Amino acid sequence: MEYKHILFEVADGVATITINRPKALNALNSEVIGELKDAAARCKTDEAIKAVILTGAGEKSFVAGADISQMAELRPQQAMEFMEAGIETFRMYEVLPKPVIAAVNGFALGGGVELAMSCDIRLASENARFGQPEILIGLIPGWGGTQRLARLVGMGRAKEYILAGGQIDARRAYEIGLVNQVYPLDQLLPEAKKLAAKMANLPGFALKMAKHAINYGYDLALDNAMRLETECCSQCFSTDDQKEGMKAFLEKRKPVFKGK
Ligand code: CO8
Repeated sequence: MEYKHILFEVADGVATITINRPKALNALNSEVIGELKDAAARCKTDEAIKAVILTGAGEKSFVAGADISQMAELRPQQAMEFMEAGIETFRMYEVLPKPVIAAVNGFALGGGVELAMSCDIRLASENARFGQPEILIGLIPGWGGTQRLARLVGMGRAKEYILAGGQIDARRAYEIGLVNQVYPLDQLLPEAKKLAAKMANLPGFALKMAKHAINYGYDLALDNAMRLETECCSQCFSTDDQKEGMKAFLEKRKPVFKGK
């Protein structure tokens, strides 16, 4: 697929996907969602890609939400289709068997924070601002915000942000655990690339298992979740990388992982 609204680059095992509609503050219309979906499938199947970064073009916005001009006249059925396309696409990043980092370079509002919350790790620039302002335009979050925000920051705070539609800055987002780290804007992408490169060189199967156990264990009863962890962990013992990692430790040398 040729991309009109996103940039897709792969270097050193890391795919960087840049949402590129800076004039609309990188708002997500159905075309962008379609391209993001295609890019997620590419990231999943391309074995050269070991980690993924999602970011926005420009210095002002990661993603300022779903495209309001496209949504304004939708009927409920059409809205449902737009919602389902977003939900499916965001979930592809959430369960991608490789780490996904959101590099949040400015506004992450509505669908923007929902996309970031579907990533494994959120790094933010100091100028980033977060919020679920849907209520201000007569809506509620429709791409996972009511669920993922509550899971990340607790129900009380999620209700505060969703019911009042306010924004918080990067520092506050860090304090409440919505973002993992905050950097000056010019250091955000280099730091995201550094972290992605580090993970790209770690044993890929173990990364996949770790993500699987966290994603699918989170909503299970603890005993069932522990069983899932046991299955995922035991499968790592079938890989060359586990053998190499432990052998290298015992021989006091650096491991050479093959990704198998
Ligand atoms: N959709 C469409 N265009 C947008 C959006 C958006 N979400 N956000 C900004 N833009 C456009 C503006 O219209 C403007 O375009 P133009 O220059 O042609 O007038 C351009 O981007 C620049 O924006 P502003 O002039 O408004 O820039 P400011 O710096 O003054 O303000 C803000 C920046 C605060 C980010 C402001 O643009 C804003 O409030 N944007 C809307 C934020 C918002 O409400 N987001 C949530 C949208 S709803 C949502 O995401 C629900 C997701 C899932 C539901 C699916 C249901 C079907």
